Amino acid sequence: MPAYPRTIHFIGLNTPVGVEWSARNLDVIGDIPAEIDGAFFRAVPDPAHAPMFDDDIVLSGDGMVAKFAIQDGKVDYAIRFVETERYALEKDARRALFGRYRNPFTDDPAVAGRDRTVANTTPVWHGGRLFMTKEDGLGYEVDPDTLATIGRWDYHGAFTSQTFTAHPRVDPDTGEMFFFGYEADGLCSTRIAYAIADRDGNLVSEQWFDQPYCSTIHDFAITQNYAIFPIFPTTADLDRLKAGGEHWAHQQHLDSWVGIMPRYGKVEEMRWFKGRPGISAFHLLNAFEEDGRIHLDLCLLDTNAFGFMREAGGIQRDQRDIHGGLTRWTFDMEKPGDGYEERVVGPPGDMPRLRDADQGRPYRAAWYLSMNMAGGPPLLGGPVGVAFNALLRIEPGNGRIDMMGLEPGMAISEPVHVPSQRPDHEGWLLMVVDRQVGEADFKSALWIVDAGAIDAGPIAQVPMPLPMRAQVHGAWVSAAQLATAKSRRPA
Ligand code: V55
Ligand code: FE
Repeated sequence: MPAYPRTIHFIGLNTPVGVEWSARNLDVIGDIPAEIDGAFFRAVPDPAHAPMFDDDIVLSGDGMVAKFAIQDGKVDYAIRFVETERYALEKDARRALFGRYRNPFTDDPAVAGRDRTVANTTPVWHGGRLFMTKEDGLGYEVDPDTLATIGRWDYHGAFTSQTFTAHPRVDPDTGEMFFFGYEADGLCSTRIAYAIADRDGNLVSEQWFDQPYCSTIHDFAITQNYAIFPIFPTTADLDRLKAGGEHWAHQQHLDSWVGIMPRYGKVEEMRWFKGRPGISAFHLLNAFEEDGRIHLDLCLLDTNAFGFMREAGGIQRDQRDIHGGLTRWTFDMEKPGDGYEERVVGPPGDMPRLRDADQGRPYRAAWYLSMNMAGGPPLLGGPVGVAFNALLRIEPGNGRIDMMGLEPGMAISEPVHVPSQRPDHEGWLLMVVDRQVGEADFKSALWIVDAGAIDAGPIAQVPMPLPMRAQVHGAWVSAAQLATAKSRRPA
């Protein structure tokens, strides 16, 4: 059997696990509030087979869908592979058949033209269905009870894009989901499909437009009236792909752009704003309107966060030498021109989380991951190779920042937010925290933290009996939402 490469993508916290397992009534240290009633779904990349190429990366790992089911203070856990077409083909062959990250020209000819997405980025709940998504393909519907894969999701054929973002946005009042796919009609295409699904999960609109160049549009934002598409200069090139090279190369000297259109409008109404060259953000925290202006808060860096995308663009820079911060861009929609204002509102970090009810609206507080300077050298692992070791709560309006800093040898995955019914309570954050206990040994635990008092540390912890791999994104789905699951209803 071929061995996994001994690179950062396959050792330490990134050691492949690949075990589908479940456990009931995990030990709980402390008390989990009864209001926490529902499921924390996680997207976990985990390569089921040793890769065809030794320079393979975490982002290629087969998607696993994990679920912490929490009720009455009790916790059950389960994790299963998403049975994508790719996973099924490789499972039958008992080896990898798909080659390098998002490069089909490196695949075994036996799988030419087959679906190569790995559904490893974000669990998305909408219209009574759970999807596992990755931006290079369509989402896969998964049964929220059994975690069994139901199949690829294209809105009964109505959604014509070949791809679906891992970062759709749901309006808390209308329940509509706003989303897009880029490279929507094929590799390295500038075509983008922008779509809306109603609260029941029916596709109600799809329009296509072009971005200025083929960039990786990982996330976008909505306000109550607008849809906002950021374009950062990490570009794709078909000749490079055909030569077996990287899909993405960051271009430090190419301009960035922001496209803003009325969210219910026509793509022809898109207004393009020009930004600084070379900058990059993977995640946008939120956007909202105020007096004819739009504010967009994003986790901005002065270059691309992924080493392999920088290196493909000829940029040699250490991971710790990348600068940025939580940044607010302000667009005056009542003035002509392609400029906008920029100011830093918080320390560098990523994996921002917001209360669902604050989506697209003015908001008081949000949370994201960062580095604790007192936490020792960060653990190596996770998608970019260096794990976060601090959780921040920020009030961007007044600059207040609280921190839950971890001890040396610890790493934190992106939290989910669980709302409280009490108006004076900010709810809770649920997250997996890893601790190094030996050279290649790690212990993981689910932490429950009071969202309004993060510096107090966890109010409850659930130690996990088996190793866990780093998550990308998660989703909290309440028991009330789960009760509407379409997979449970007779057709
Ligand atoms: C990201 C994650 C991906 C990917 C591209 O967080 C970008 C950013 C887990 O897969 O393929
Ligand atoms: Fe993401």
